[in-house]
Amino acid sequence: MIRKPVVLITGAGGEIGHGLISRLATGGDRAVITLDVNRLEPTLARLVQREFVGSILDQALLERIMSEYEIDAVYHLAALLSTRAEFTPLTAHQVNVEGTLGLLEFAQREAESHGRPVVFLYPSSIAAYGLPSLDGKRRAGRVAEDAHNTPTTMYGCNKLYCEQLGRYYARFYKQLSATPQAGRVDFRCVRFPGLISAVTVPSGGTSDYAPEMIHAAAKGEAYACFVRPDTRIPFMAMPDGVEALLRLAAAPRERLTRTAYNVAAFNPSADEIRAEVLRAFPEATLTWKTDEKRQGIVDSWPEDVDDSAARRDWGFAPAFDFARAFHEYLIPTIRERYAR
Ligand code: AKB
Repeated sequence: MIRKPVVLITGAGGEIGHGLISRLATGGDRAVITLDVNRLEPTLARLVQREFVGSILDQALLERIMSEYEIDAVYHLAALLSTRAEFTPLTAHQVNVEGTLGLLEFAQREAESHGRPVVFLYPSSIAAYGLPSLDGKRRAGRVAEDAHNTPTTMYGCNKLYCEQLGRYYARFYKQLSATPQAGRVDFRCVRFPGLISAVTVPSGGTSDYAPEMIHAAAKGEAYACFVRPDTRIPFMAMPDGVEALLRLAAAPRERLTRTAYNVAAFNPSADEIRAEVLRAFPEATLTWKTDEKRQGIVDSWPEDVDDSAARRDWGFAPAFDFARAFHEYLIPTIRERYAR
């Protein structure tokens, strides 16, 4: 039996998956198959060759996918985000770590079976950092990939460890075996800031205050922001996040000097976000109600990241700064979404 060559997206129904499916389905040279615990929205399902509904932890399901498809690239997006993971840390570990390890092993075996490397795209996060204090955060400024790798959340620990697992598969897998085994999984990781999409609302994250504020205002709902006005972390418009994954996937392997790369776009304070939202929706009721515990998580994340390696190695260059993200992407698209 001939297996069909495809790209696999896990967690495809999530925020990044939405944009990625459309881009890969329209511009890619490989058909897309997806794996998600929930069914895809019909508009997305139409774009993919096959939709598997189930858990990334279901070994039998992964075996079935392997028996039917020849997979050249995996976009492993499935994860439990930082706020949700703090309530169920063991489940978070299972999904975020054991799930990722299972997918890495799956990619290794796919590569062994068809004889080509499998490009494995992994979204990590600014949650992989842990700044010691608010003062330390302000002093640290733009943080490089290898600094402050002391996360305080389960999700952050999971992401940081999986970055290392990916590096292990890419560079050192079974390093004592007689024949070389490493490199069959071509692991490439983008360490994302908070992502803001105009077409989906996140759930379970701690950077959610920014997208929640914008979507609530557009819907005419009051919103109480759960962090202080002076809170500052990096954000990025979703189209730039999707573009970053695609660009890193397409980069010549020999140009990559790292397996995990920071990417940055803009880093407004919560108050600056509120002001921009109010300019677009002057009637909106946006207040402050700090949740000290979630605030503590956001305060441990850097206020900016150094993405010079991504710019140098694979030409990362976001299209949207803060003003463009609002005026040319978020506000017009969100207005249209809720006007329907
Ligand atoms: C979260 O808040 O958990 C995510 C992230 C920053 O990775 N959005």
